[in-house]
Amino acid sequence: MRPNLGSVQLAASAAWTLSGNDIGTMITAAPRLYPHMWSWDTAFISIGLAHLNVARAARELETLLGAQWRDGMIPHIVFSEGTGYFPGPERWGAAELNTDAPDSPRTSGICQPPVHAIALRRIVDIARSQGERDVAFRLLRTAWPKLYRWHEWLVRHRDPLGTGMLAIVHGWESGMDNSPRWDIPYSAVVPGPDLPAYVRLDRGLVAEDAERPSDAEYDRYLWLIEEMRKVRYDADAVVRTSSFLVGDVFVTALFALACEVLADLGEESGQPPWRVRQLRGWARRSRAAVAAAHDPLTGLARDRDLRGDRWLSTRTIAGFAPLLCGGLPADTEKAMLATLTGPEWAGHPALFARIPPSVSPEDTGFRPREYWRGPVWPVIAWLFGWAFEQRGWQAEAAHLRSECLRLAADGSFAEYYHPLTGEPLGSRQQSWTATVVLDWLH
Ligand code: 2M8
Repeated sequence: MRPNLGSVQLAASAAWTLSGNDIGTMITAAPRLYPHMWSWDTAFISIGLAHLNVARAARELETLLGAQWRDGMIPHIVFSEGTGYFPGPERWGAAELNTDAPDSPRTSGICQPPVHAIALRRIVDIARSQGERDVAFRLLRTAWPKLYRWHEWLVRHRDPLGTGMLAIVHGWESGMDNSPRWDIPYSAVVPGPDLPAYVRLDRGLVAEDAERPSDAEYDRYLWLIEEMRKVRYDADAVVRTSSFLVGDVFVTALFALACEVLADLGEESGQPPWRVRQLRGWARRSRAAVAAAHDPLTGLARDRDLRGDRWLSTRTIAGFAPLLCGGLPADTEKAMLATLTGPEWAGHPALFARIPPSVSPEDTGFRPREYWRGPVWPVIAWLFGWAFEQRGWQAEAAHLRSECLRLAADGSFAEYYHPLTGEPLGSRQQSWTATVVLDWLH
């Protein structure tokens, strides 16, 4: 039978999970599958930590920001001394090839979704509510300028059309690695004969191979790294040469949201008004780009394949991106929210819990055990819930929260769950699942 922990036990167990993943220098994303620090995982991890110890939360975020590249990029992985993950720092060779990358700690050469300002907002609020004003003040002073530079980097290097739609150069940058969103653009990524041999280390750390991407998918992931190595991770050359270049509507919506959040924090903490204005301008432009990606046929927002010069209408959870940042006409937005909660998505009658899965069970591409091709990801639900609260949709946010807590009550803190049975999948004791549960419980 599925365990069903009460909230006190669940909170204790989440805290225990985080301390188990604490290796002294960082909290790893998961014990065995992910023995390093991932950029957006750490943003979420620091939110959960703040409920336990705000100073520790601040330190975690600062550790990530300490690995920021000199040009402003926050790398997608900050490597620990731990081994057991591929591709590791040697395969990336970022510090060897690019003088903007730090020598220590070692990092990867790409980035991940910009959710860090949201984490800063949460930690600052939690710190203030606990009377830890000094921690909030110090963290804002150190983190704000770094996050501003990170956002500036994205605008400078990842808005190739100047429309506000941010581009990614690898599916890993989306955080939704093998989502069907990327099937078309990945079909144009053809690994060359000079792809160096490699051994995957992720297989065997999950119950079934199908819970992870296929070998053909991995070849493409690794080939893109080879392409980037050839141009020494030069940010603009990567955008010019990568055979994968996609305007990511979900990343763009998160960016619009995060720019507003960072602007608010900047106003509160006396940052230069021109920078605050600039952030609001970036938010406006990216919000407009997200709204312009809305497809009246599917009712969802689309990604844009910038290499193939076409819209990507694959229907996934990312299509609801406009609900995160706003910008659609009121009736269009209302219809989108109704779709999200309706029978094709969170309201599907066969679901274990009423949480939108990564792909609709109605879709022919729905694979309920396959990573980003169908399972439910609590962390994505948290993002929608948080955005809904900001937007004043309290009932929808509360509903997501209670359904997610029901799903997570088994105490596995799985990386993702089977949407129809609630079975835990992928890694167990995944830090970001534990941490969003902690946040929901407070
Ligand atoms: C997954 O991605 C990594 C590569 O970055 C992997 O599969 O090896 C994704 O779910 C990503 O969103 C997440 O940040 C990372 C660590 O949890 O794992």
